[in-house]
Amino acid sequence: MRVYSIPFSGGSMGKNQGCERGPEAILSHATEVSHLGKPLTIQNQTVNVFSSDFPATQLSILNTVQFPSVCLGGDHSITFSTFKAFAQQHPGAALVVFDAHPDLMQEFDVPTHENYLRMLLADGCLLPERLVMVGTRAWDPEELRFVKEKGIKAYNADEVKANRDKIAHEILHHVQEAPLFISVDIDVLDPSVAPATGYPEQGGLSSADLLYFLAKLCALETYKGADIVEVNPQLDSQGRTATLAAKILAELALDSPL
Ligand SMILES: [Mn+2]
Repeated sequence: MRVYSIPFSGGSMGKNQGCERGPEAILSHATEVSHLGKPLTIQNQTVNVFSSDFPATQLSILNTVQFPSVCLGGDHSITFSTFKAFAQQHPGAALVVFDAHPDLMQEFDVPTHENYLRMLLADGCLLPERLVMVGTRAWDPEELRFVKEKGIKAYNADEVKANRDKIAHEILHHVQEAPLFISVDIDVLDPSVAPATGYPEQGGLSSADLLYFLAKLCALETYKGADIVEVNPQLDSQGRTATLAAKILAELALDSPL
């Protein structure tokens, strides 16, 4: 499968410095995991990024990334560009985001890992009805108001724990027609299993729950792209979080001809 490394942490506002080294850490564990009994075969390409130049980095991602593929961040601001590239190649795309945080703070000048999702909606390449959020648990009142106003589907982590099968069924039904992009912020997981990230939030999904959702979504013919973000090797003393991220990468595996 085709994998793009996007070593950019400039959108983390200094709060997840080190996540630019996430791609190499995740890929270093990719030999330990398999998908459907087969080892992962990865063609990796690193996207040029410019640490404090957001527009140049966005343009570089837009001009480089081709789908089907999986992108490795970096902080969550990269999803502004990875999803936008995806939507340019697959109009009417749907986005399922696994993240503790809504990332819907009111627009600033540039996409950051606190507002990129709001900016994708403002951009128009993502429609509110094509967005599903899973595992949320750290809402700002403004973000809650916005989600209600737009009628965006969001499943909090505690709902996922209580009604996993029913929610998976609802999500599949909701996105089944549209080209599907999946964004995994590693902090959707509980810090007990994925501690190495800038904004850990207690009460997260188990790895089993996340892998269950990914298996269902990735079985859809419409699934064509994904990213994994916010893994910070500097906080990962035993490499546990990167190992789990490699397992997630295997679940997201796309067999794409080059
Ligand atoms: Mn997050």
